[in-house]
Amino acid sequence: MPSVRRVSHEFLHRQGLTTIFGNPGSNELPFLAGLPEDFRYVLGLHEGAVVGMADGYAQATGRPVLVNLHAAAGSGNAMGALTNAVASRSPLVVVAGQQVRPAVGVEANLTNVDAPALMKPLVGWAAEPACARDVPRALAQAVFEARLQRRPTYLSVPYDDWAADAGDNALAVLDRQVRQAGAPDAEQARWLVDRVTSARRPALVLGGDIDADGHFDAAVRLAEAMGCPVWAAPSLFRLPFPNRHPLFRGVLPAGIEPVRQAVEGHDLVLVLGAPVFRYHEHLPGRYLPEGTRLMQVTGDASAAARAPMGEALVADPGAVLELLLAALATPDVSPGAYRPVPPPRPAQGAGLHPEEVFAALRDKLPEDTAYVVESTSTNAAWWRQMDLRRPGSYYFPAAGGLGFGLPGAVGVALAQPSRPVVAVSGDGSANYGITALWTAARLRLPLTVVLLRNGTYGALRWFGGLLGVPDAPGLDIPGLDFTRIAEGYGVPARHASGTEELRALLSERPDGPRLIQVDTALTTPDDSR
Ligand code: TZD
Ligand code: CA
Repeated sequence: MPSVRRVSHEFLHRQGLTTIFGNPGSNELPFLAGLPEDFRYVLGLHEGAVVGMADGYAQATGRPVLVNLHAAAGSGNAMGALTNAVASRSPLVVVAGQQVRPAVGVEANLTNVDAPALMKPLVGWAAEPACARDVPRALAQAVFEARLQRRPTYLSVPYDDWAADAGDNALAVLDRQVRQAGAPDAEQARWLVDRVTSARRPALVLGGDIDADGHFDAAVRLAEAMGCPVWAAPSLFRLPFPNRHPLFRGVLPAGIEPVRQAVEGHDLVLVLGAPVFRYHEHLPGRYLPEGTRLMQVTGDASAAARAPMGEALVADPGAVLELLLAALATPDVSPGAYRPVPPPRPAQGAGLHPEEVFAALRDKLPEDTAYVVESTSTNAAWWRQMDLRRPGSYYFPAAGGLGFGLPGAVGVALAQPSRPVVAVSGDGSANYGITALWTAARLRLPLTVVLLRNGTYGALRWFGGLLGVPDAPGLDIPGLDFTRIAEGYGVPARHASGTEELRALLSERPDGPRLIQVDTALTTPDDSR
């Protein structure tokens, strides 16, 4: 009989999990012994970066991805990054090493004490198999749970298990396939179509899942067939709709009262592929205006169960899009022209206005560029200047956990080698995932990092004002030179001192990674500055 390791490698190979994002320790080495030739191990230098890279890769491929982390210390380092992967519903399969079975009880050094409990409640499923022979089956469960739940899973494996005999029944796992269907039945479909067609003034709210699942173009067709305004759901992490489309109204503000105000006058709010809602700023009020009905369609059963209002249908939003499109007549009026971009605001004082930077990106980079954005005070400036018309154009840390940006961009670049990938990072955010630069350099990924240096945690300054805390310490971060940091990790870097220089640099197309640092003026995440 083959070893647990052989069966496990073969299972991962058959399921297509041959790219491993990892950072190993001694407990993990036996799993990595004799990896088949077609496996690729992507080394990250910190577990937060490892998970961020895997998250970007999982989002851009839409498939489960294997992550290999060290026991408690390594897994603990990954926790912040996992919050994003949970919110983006990324199916990460985290396999961590455990001390050998006889040493766990005495808590020998590098024991992961109660390993599954460490990762809960973040992961959707966590286990340490009760015996070595259960490892291949448990690994399969970790993969299938991640895919079915669309949530990271965690498997802790004592390292002496890998060499053990897999036992008589082990090979049965190799042929397993687990599939899922999510179309509404006929009665649910009728009910839903009736709700939508009987609405006088419907509105659509689209979540990140629409882009993640490849329904960006179908969403445009649906909005045009309904002839109704479209918002992106609050706390957006993927762009589900072209942001200058005439029907697009922007990202819904992430507060209860502003959401109520935004949807005022609509009798139906149809939410596809999003939680209801991921609020952020606590701006209390009534959830919905008088006379507004909310319908949520999501594949995420938990998101349906925890919503505070409205009706919900747990179904595949893609299937629902198709059935609504089939039920609605083709529109006879065109939605009109795409909205033009306003001229970028000029900076007052030192540094460029972030709008000038984003205008340069828009003008100088190819239309199909995928942007991984982690710059928090520049949110309004971003949406004012960008014109994103392609699926998969925009990624943002889904739970607001910084450290996704640079690693996430590495993951997206690995997943989509033919697409230009740009990380847009603040000078604060970059530090949480900075080690991803090394991986980009080693793999010679054609990745551009645009580093906006305003010397401060800009968004927190704005939040300080909102919360009545104008004098919080620890918000300024002077003295960081990312050109030197990047060079140290092996990434060529330039400082652009004005728009012309920035535009000239962006016109170059190096075949490896690069970082462009630019000094920017402080702006606010809302549209006030
Ligand atoms: N740590 C982590 C892991 N995630 C966080 N979200 C924060 C801390 C808190 N935080 C924010 O929510 S925004 C922000 C911090 C520190 C400032 C980011 O600074 P930046 O961007 O330079 O990247 P801006 O444009 O100057 O705000
Ligand atoms: Ca900053």
